[in-house]
Amino acid sequence: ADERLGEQAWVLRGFALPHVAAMLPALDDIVAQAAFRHMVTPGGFTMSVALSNCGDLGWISDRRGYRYGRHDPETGRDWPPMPDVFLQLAHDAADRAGFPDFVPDACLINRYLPGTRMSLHQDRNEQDFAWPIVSVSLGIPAIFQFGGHARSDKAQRVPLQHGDVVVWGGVDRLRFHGVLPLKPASHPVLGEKRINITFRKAG
Ligand code: MD3
Ligand code: FE
Repeated sequence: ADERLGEQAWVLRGFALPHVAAMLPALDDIVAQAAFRHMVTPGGFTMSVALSNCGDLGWISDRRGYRYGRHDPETGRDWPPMPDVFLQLAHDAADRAGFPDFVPDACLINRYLPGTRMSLHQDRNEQDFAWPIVSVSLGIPAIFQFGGHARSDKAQRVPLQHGDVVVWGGVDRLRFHGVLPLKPASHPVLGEKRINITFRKAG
């Protein structure tokens, strides 16, 4: 049961569920090499979300700005490789939403604990906005805010559950979006956290 959020934005309920068992050990492997950390925004605020990356390019924020980079600034090493199960899932979800041939080169992993939020923003650090972004939600639920093209446009609230995949592209690619503060809850497998994995073609 796919849900349409916009002209070219879809929620694929439970689409990741068949892949979760293979994804969790791959995720542990990634964060053993590139630990979750809280980055600082160009404005000097520390993000409440903790993040890591895998793939050729990783998303980074510091006092100098937001950008993609080939190396983990904490260790100077390459980001861990993108696992095949991640690549396959991102490709198949994009295909189902009408974006064939999607091969991401960047995978941003966000960790939310109760109280963590992400304020309304646009994702504009990627080179080519023709490619979609694929997002996979794991763990405790969150309320996603799906806004318009201006920050002040009224946002729809979309609850996202463990295993849900969202694909955004085309005319919906630059919409403002965010996540409301996470309510305390516990997931049987992941415990008291939410993990969101976004796949992008950044370079
Ligand atoms: C809508 N993450 O990492 S994913 C982000 O749940 C981010 O962690 C949120 O926003 C999270 O940048 C939401 C869903 C998402 C990702 C990209 C989008 C929604 C989007 C780009 C355009 C419009
Ligand atoms: Fe975003």
